[in-house]
Amino acid sequence: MSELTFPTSFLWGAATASYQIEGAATEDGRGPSIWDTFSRTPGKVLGGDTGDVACDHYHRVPEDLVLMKELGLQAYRFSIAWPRIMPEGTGAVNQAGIDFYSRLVDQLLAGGIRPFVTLYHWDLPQALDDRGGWLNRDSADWFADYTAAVVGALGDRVTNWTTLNEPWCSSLLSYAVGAHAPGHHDGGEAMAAAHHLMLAHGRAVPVIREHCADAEVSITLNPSQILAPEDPTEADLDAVRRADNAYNGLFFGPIFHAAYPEGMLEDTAHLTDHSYIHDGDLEVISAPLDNLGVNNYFPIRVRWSETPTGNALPGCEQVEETTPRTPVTDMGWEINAGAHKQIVQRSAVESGLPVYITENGSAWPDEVAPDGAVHDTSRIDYLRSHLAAVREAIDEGTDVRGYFAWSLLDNFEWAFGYSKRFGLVYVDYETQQRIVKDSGREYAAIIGSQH
Ligand code: GCO
Repeated sequence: MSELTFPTSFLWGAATASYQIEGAATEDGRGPSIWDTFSRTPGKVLGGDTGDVACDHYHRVPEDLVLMKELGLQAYRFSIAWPRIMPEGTGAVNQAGIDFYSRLVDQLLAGGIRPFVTLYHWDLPQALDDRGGWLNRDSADWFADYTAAVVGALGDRVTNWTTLNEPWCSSLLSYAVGAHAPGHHDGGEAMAAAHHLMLAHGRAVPVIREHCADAEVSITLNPSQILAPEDPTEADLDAVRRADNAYNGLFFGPIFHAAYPEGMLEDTAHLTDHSYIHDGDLEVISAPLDNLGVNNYFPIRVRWSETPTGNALPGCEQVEETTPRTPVTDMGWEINAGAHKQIVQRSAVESGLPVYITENGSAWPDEVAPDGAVHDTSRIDYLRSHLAAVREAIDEGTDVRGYFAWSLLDNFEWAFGYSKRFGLVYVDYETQQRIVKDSGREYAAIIGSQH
């Protein structure tokens, strides 16, 4: 097989997320989320951008489905906006919210596109943050009830369910680093939020299986290959261990090994007494899954610092994240397909599960050329090199089941607002015109060449 010919069962998709593309932020009963609050807080999102309109996908599903077919997608990964389903986070279900996703699922199935549904991609109802959000242990119950409402409504047609997208971002990036909603700066809170997110995941797994007989249940993590400096000292190697715990082991451990990784609790004892860990939690968190979603874009390079570096990740106070090696993308992320392969292989080993690449892609300063096209050659290079790396992983024995390009559309890139473009399809946010980029056509050609 050529480097870009994959097993016939390999699934080709693209991914999005509710707050990043839907818009219609106050329509049909949707309640506010923490990202509606965060994006309205001055200084939190570049340019003061919000998800109020985004790609207006809420009103443009038919045309976006045509784009999915044009790309030859076999699957589409999207997330459900919790605030559309339960505007207050718990209690009453908003039928208009259920109906929107039910129509989307029906239209996907009618188009021969398999829906991969993520239950939580960061848009927590603000009403729940008002009750402590992921710092409140009750969040596991709130999420289980929300899961029952969604899977109860869609489980007759949706098989592929993902509980959480990147709990690392929902906990450490949001409660320790503060770059994402709700924007706290407390490592101890971040550890508790991570635990409660994993507890919510574990509680939701049996709920999904109860409401969807043939469910394939998953979680999507965003692990990163942690790279040591050349000729690392013992201290550098300890920096790698600490960073690997914070980025990877914090979730691999409880979810797949029913235990926090060695050193993690000790290294963070100055931040929290870990009393949020209750007897039996790790058994709930490590509920058996059917596959693992891996979001990965870049590796992380670290070394030890003799003095505090300002690194907010728990246990990493003297870990310096060093400059990525060029070439980098428009996000400043190192382009390193070999590291992508390594972390995919590691994820499969840690989980013991088949893996889907649920996000991989690159941001570039795309422009519409005079010919009306978007000639994004850098994105094509990134796409091809990373697909080749996935193909190598498969050749070396890793069970990778599919690849979802991030993203179908240019969209709201969280704290970067609309300044970063990841889409296979260009979005003119003034007119909402969509333009399939050259990378979208390349992706369609790669999919079309499979046999
Ligand atoms: C993530 C999120 C996406 C991002 C994408 C680019 O992985 O951070 O799932 O919502 O937009 O990864 O940063």
